[in-house]
Amino acid sequence: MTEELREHVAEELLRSRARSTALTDAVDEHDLVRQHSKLMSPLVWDLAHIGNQEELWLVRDVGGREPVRSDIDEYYDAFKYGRSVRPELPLLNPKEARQYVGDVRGKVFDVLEKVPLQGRRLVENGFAFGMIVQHEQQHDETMLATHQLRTGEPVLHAPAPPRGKLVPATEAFIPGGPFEMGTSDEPWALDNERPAHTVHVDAFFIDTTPVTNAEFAEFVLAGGYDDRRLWTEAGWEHRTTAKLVAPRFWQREGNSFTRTAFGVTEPIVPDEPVVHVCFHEAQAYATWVGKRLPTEPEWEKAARFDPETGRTRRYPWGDGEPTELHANLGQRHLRPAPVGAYPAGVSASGVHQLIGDVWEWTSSDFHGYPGFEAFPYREYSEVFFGPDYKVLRGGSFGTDKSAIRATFRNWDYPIRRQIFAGFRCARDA
Ligand code: AVJ
Ligand code: FE
Repeated sequence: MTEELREHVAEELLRSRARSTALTDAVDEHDLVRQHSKLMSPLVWDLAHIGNQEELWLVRDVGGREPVRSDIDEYYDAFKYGRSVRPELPLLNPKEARQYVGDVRGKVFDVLEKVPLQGRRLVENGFAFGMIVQHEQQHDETMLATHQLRTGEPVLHAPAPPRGKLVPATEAFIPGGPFEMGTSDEPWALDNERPAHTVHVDAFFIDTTPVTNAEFAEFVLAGGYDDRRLWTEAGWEHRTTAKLVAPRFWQREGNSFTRTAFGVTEPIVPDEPVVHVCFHEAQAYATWVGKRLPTEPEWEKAARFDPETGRTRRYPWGDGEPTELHANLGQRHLRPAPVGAYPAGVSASGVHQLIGDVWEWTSSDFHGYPGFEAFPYREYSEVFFGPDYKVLRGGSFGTDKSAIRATFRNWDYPIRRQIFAGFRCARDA
């Protein structure tokens, strides 16, 4: 491992910790320990869990060091106790949690300086460090969702995203044929993104932008939530028992809508991608406009395939890392950007905003690719494979650039709405 790589790891560790600190310093002790929703952990749990994962993998495993705390692992094991019961566990209090993550981090910087980083797959290219950076950033997005569910005065502030621009074509044509999906050489790609493999996709059209608030409001006003024909059986069942009438965090006043985000209520912004809809709402909308959701391979082909060369790119815009000109990532703006706001981020096929803004529901279940191998632990991905989860792609305004790639796969239950998820539509050619 070169000095340059060690320095990169150190910077990424500092960047993720700055975000965790900002998200937990923004509220008082009571808000840190209380449960803002049954769907979420107390913020202080996420913080200590971040430190505990870091200690398990980097201090104990990679570093071969003594535990920082050997008595708390079980309370921060996400599989042992579910989110709803975490407030009742004997958790570290905010002061102890801050001390703990700081102590762990101190040892990790020492490990990073001294450990020989070769000869073990876990440390090749700094993978274990990259996995822990991504883990912290993933929990920072989870903590942002907890902030969104919290009630009270606004505590998070961010500048507005760039303005929208006209996107002349509403759909892009993606030619049929094979393309290379997934990756075998992206150093910090997680196990479910591997290996690279050839997939055949029939020709299709995909929307050049995500579905906007204005478009989704039309669906609500046209009675889309009451039209049984638009919903699948599971979707209708859920819409009925959960009494869905509009996206989460929307309020209806006559024929117009407001939405509340991070403690601020305002009229919905027409050309912003809709967010906080579940898979079933996305599916019903797509049916209403005579389209469907893209499959996961379709989404990735629209994002990565260059029809001119037949080559698969790292990102929609090419092989270079995301910058502020390419995508709305990293909690820089606490909302999706209006459609057309990132012309520099467009894919070779002319599709906008695939990375950032809102996670996009696909119609695909979460499965391993052919040749999948769990690494370094089954509980990251493999235990979630099957028909219960739908795949989401692209990341949101709450996702950090280190935790998103055009190959990155997220998953959740089709009824979940607290995540920063929207969608775009597709259709057969
Ligand atoms: C990939 C976002 C579904 O938050 O459940 C965090 C990431 N895994 N800790 C999640 C994760 C373990 C995971 N998602
Ligand atoms: Fe975790």
